[in-house]
Amino acid sequence: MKFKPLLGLLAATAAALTLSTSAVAQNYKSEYRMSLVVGTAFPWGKGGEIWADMVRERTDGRIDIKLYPGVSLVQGDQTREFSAIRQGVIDMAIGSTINWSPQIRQLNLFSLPFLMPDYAAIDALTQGDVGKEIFNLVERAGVVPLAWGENGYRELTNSRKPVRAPADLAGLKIRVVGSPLFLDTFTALGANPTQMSWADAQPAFASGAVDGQENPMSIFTAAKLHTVGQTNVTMWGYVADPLIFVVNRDVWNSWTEEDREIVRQAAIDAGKQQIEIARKGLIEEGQPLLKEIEEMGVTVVKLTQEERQAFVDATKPVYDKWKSQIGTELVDMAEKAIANR
Ligand code: X2X
Repeated sequence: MKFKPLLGLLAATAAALTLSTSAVAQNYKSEYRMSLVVGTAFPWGKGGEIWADMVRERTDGRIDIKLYPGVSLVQGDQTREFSAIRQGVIDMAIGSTINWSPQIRQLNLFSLPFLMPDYAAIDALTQGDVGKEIFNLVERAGVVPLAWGENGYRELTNSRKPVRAPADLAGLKIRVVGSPLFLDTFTALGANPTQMSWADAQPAFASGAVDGQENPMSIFTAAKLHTVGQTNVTMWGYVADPLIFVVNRDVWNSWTEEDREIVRQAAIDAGKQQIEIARKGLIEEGQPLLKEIEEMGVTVVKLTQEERQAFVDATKPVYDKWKSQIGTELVDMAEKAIANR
């Protein structure tokens, strides 16, 4: 007798739960839009494909993701990508810290010239307390961060001549991405920097409107930049841009707890794979990717320690200026993490 009301309550609760689950399921979209700057021929886009495939498989198709490379959801303007994710024009993305730095100034950290001397230094930041702090900032900016990936060390290329010293850059027109930090860096080096989206940059190389640019070697090869005159590469490793896997907050909240966990774990798994692909040919003995690039008729300059130091010295004022703009505390934390790597 006593149990009857309890049973009734349990039945009602179960019914309510079933109802709310199906209500949630009804809120699922038939397709989720993932923004990327480049497609699956690039390690970056490949990471998007791996993430989407894992999620589709692990959710039995409940979450179906379609890739939108070329930042096509914001008409190719990569500096507007973060705002579009926040507003829900984009459901999810794998984005470069550079492209989101106009909205989150601390993301300029990774663009401080010569902060990260090697891959272990990148890992010391993204996989440590600095990475956690950056994720807090992304979260506070209204977007859900899930995992790290990597675009890579951005090497200098140009159509004119081998560059071994800042003086070699004098007057060269260099395309840079959308953070004023890059304008400061190239101005300090005596070059003539010009800001341009990736979409606009490629025709500008082909027409000779700009002389040079900086991008990871995986971007160089997949975009075949040697065919648009970029026949000189300088391996200076001055900055590297990590990628961040994110989801729009409302989309995230519309998913069940179980599906959120699947999407998060898939981002972490895909991120690890993506980083391996991005580093391929560059971390092995003799850097085989550079040999391949030389075989395309490209001159690859490897700087001596002293030559590299001249670039470090020339950009030191930019580092100091931007250290305070990014936040001295965060940059101190990053410097310590790198020193202790
Ligand atoms: O625009 C670039 O240079 C690229 C493709 O590397 C980024 O999106 C940061």
